Amino acid sequence: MSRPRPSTAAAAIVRGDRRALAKAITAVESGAPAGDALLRELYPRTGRIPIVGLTGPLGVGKSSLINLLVAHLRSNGRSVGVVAVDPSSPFSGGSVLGDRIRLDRRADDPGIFFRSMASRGASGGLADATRDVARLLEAAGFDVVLVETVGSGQVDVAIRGVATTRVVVLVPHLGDEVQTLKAGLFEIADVFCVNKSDLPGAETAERDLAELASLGPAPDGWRARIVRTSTTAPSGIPQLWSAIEAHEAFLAASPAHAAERRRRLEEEIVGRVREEVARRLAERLETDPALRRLVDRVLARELDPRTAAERLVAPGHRGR
Ligand SMILES: Nc1nc2c(ncn2[C@@H]2O[C@H](COP(=O)(O)OP(=O)(O)O)[C@@H](O)[C@H]2O)c(=O)[nH]1
Ligand SMILES: [Mg+2]
Repeated sequence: MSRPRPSTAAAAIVRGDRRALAKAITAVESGAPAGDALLRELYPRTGRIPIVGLTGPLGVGKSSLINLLVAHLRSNGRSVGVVAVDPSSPFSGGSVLGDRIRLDRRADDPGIFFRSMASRGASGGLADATRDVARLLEAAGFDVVLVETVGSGQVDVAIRGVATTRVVVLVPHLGDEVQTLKAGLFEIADVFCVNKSDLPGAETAERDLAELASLGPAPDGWRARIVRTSTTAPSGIPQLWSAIEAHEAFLAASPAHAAERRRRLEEEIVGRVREEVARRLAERLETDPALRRLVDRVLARELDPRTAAERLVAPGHRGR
């Protein structure tokens, strides 16, 4: 199949036009048709770079770590796109508001691109949008994409479907939290980062994690690595990146990984179908007289919701 000629917008993104990229991201975020068209066009250019997700409780230092990882990667000549799915990490368009993270001095470096995602209600929606933005960044030529998400609830679970390597960031004296989060964390983490290792207790935290990690299952043959870092008395950043790269290398050599990629894409397709079918159905329940009658009957307790749902998906149903 010959590919159609790229649209002007897609060509501009691939060429490295940052304004075109920013516009495309906005379109994708808002679910505009222009975003869909671009993603369709650029999809063949994706799926090859590390998409690294950093997740963990608020305040553990994810943004600070990203700042130093970006510096580390830049000094190794690699370009980096950053997506922050965290309203408290106000990255925007290459400069950072607030004084916690100062990246402004690198705002004119074309090898860095920062973007924070507006939360879009549904967590599935946000995960999809994040994945799509990461794809745009890859198509724009970035060597690495870093994604920051707050580690509670649905978004950090969703990061599993987005990132190729997941880093769970913790700090010393998070003992109880680690205990309660344990199962979930070990399911998510490819790398544990014990940040704020300049504070007391980091060694103990690392030891506890190592013990937990050695007990946990390693179904695909990868055991979570544990790295100690500090961003205020900078240390451990090259080691953190090495651990991430080790996981990426493991993926590249792992036969299970190909199956995993396939499974993830299946999940994405099913998710999108679910969303689309649900949207269309909800619309028809309001507008289609036959379907309105069906709902009327459920309302009148003549029919239960489960049976009504079965009739809706049965082939050839007429809503009766
Ligand atoms: N002592 C210490 N403080 C840190 C370290 N890393 C980050 N912080 C501080 O922790 C706070 C939260 O950092 P931030 O990167 O915004 O955390 P995030 O919410 O996980 O993104 C800030 O006040 C940072 O200065 C560290 O390695 N050591
Ligand atoms: Mg942050």
